[in-house]
Amino acid sequence: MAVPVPAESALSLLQLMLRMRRLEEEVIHFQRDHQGLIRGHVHVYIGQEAAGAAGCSVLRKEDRLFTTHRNHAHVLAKGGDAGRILAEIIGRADGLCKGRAGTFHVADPALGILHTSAIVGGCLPLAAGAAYAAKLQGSGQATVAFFGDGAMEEGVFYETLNIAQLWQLPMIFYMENNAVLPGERSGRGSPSSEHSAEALSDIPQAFGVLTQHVDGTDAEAVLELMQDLVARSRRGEGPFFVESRTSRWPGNYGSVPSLVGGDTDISWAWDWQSAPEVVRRWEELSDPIMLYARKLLDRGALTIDRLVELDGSVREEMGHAAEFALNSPLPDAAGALEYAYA
Ligand SMILES: Cc1ncc(C[n+]2csc(CCOP(=O)(O)OP(=O)(O)O)c2C)c(N)n1
Ligand SMILES: [Mg+2]
Repeated sequence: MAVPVPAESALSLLQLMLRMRRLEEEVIHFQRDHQGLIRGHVHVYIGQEAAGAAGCSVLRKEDRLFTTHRNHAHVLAKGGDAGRILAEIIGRADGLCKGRAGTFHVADPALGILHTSAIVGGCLPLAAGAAYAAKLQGSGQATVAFFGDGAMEEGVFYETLNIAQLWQLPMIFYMENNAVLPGERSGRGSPSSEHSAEALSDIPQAFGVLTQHVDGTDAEAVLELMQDLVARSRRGEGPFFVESRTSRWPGNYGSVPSLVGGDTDISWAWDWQSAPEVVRRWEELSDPIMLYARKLLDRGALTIDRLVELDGSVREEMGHAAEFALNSPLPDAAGALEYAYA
């Protein structure tokens, strides 16, 4: 059980999680309401916000972050500008990568986000490289790589884990297991139908890597764990492995994400029974934002009025960010080869 964080930090954490949720809802609006605006596939981070918000909020600007196809909200949590993230997702000139990266590779090296990649497992060796550099330079930078349970089926995961342990790299492997059923977020974890290991966390332990489990829907539990691991990484310790358990958001089952219960209604924090049936059980047991808001309301660290106001200002921010992105021009075709090298 995590120690409650001071009220002001708790509100900042909740606000960050809400910003992540509302950003991703704008992405789904783009996809749903403007045909062809997002070219190709898109994934969202809805349902995993506690992990990303708490995990990134303990990082400094110079610390390194690597992530996957569910990258948008991680980039926001590490300090990325919402308008420029959305502009990147739709390939516009004002995007963080000048429209060259699109949804799958949104990154911002100035914020320590050197690369993000939709190649499952693709960021792991790059993260190990960054951690190796930090070790050689004695820079005290922490490196965190977020990745999904699916990456543990990839050969590159094993090579990276092995090298990281052999070379004692100051790196955190943060594995987001989003295949967990509601109520199964503690204990040893259930076997994955896609993997021959009995529990995924047996694997890093077999390599001798210090391994922890955390309820990925519990923002304060993630915060407490990551504060410790990041501090140790800065002292040059590592590697560390975290299995963070969440239950898949119902809108993430189809081939494209869909707001199956509509946009998140903040009243579900105190009245989950009013949520549409398709998301009701998930809102009751598994939505990290609702769980945290409910906890803060129960603790007296938050009032309903304050929560509604907070959400209103976040929605306004993301509405402006979406407008900024939509008003940004496409990159100039004549510059298509800029920033490319061979
Ligand atoms: C190397 C590689 N193989 C296959 C894919 C296709 N693919 C995209 S997402 C995905 C599932 C990844 O599962 P997980 O890592 O658990 O992430 P989740 O989508 O559950 O967040 C797959 C197989 C890919 N992008 N890269
Ligand atoms: Mg997964």
